[in-house]
Amino acid sequence: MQTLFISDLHLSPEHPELTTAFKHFLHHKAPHADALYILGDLFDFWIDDKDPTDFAREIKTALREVTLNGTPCYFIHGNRDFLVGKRFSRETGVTLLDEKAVVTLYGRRVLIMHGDTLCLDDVRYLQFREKVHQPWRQSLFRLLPFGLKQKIVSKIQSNTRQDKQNKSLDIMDVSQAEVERVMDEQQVSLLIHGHTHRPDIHSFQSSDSEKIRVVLGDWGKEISVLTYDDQGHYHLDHQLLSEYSGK
Ligand code: LP5
Ligand code: MN
Repeated sequence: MQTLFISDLHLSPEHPELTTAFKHFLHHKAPHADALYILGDLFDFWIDDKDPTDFAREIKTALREVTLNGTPCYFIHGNRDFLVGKRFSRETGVTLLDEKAVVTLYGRRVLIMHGDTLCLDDVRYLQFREKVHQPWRQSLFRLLPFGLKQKIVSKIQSNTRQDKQNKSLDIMDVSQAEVERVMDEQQVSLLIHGHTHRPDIHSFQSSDSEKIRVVLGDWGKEISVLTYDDQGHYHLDHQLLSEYSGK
């Protein structure tokens, strides 16, 4: 009995080896789990649920198989796939969760998030996030033809990439005060998130009790998976991508 957590796969048509690894994971690992949680940035960028490409269809089909075979699958938006919507959910059977969700894992309350909103020092990112999350902007964007949306996204991506190069690594990590604040607010002693690509398990004391923050790793050269079992044990595993899927 175990539950799996992954995030930051950054799947794209440009990296078919990642798609192969993800499908391998869905085929071989997910069916034995009680549930699969995807904590954002599954995609390098998700433009639209109506994405007509073979890539989008391939991922949707693979997820659909997992949910049809009886493994519940949950998704929290990341900063790169915040446009995943209801249609994606209908087509895959994946349940979309709020940006902060408390789930009960074998009796323990656990807070799960993507992690971007914990990075309070990254003010320019948070301002940018607020803009692209505005419903009126998203509604307007949805009306555009797919090809135009692709062009707009790649233009904005090149601007944000440049901006990111001028940031120090410090400001792109979580703010410890914010971590403690949300954990207190949600009354949890365990937080699981991704986004920072700094896989680790942090233990700390706050509000007179022991707290744990698990950071999932991204999938690039390695694949990273957190397994949480019914005894309350958990481990963060990583494996070289080249050794993972039988390509
Ligand atoms: O993902 P990662 O780790 O590389 O970097 C993130 C932050 N970057 C982003 C940008 C996304 O990767 C790409 C977004 C494309 C958006 C297309 C939107 C299409 C319209 C949608 C509907 C309205 O999330 C990065 C963080 C980093 O994590 C660590 O936390 O630092 O943040 C940035 O780099 C953002 C810049 O700091 C902000 C630059 C603003 C310049 C762009 C102006 C365009 C405004 C358009 C508004 C609609
Ligand atoms: Mn992210």
